Amino acid sequence: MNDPSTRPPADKFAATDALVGIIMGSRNDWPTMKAAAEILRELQVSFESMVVSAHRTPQRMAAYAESAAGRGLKVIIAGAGGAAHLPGMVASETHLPVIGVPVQSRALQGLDSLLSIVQMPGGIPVATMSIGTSGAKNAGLMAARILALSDAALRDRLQDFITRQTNAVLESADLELE
Ligand code: RP5
Repeated sequence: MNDPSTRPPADKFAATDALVGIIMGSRNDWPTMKAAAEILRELQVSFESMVVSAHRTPQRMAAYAESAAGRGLKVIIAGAGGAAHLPGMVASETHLPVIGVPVQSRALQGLDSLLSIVQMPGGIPVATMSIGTSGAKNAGLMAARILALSDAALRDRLQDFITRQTNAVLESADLELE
């Protein structure tokens, strides 16, 4: 497959209204990564979500990363598990901020995913979140915080989310023995 003439055509990605691209290495990552989608939906941030695998669909990954900025995306959230090369490889093909989510793997509980994503060489940054659904939720929130720098209405919705979260904790802060 080294001869370009024998390669299948790379995927083409159409222009999009989405500001955030959520990609993941496998459909099996979706139960984790949908936490990013849910918080973005709550904050009324447009997103797209799809499987793009660094290892199983490398040309699709390159086409996605290369076309992302031109299609209108502002931030990419990339989740992967195990030998989690997707966030770093996407970051190497775009200037957009890439937020990496280590998906919890079966064999090593996601420590492999975390180390694969976080240990990037200098020059290619990936903002790495924590392992699993908390990391995916925070990836959505981080993308929203980036976009809120130039969107006052989103900034207000984010502040409202933070206030509601704080109040929910304060309302149930008192602990008593049964
Ligand atoms: C990675 O390999 C994916 O991100 C997934 O977390 C992991 C296992 O993929 P499956 O074999 O479950 O499709 O590329």
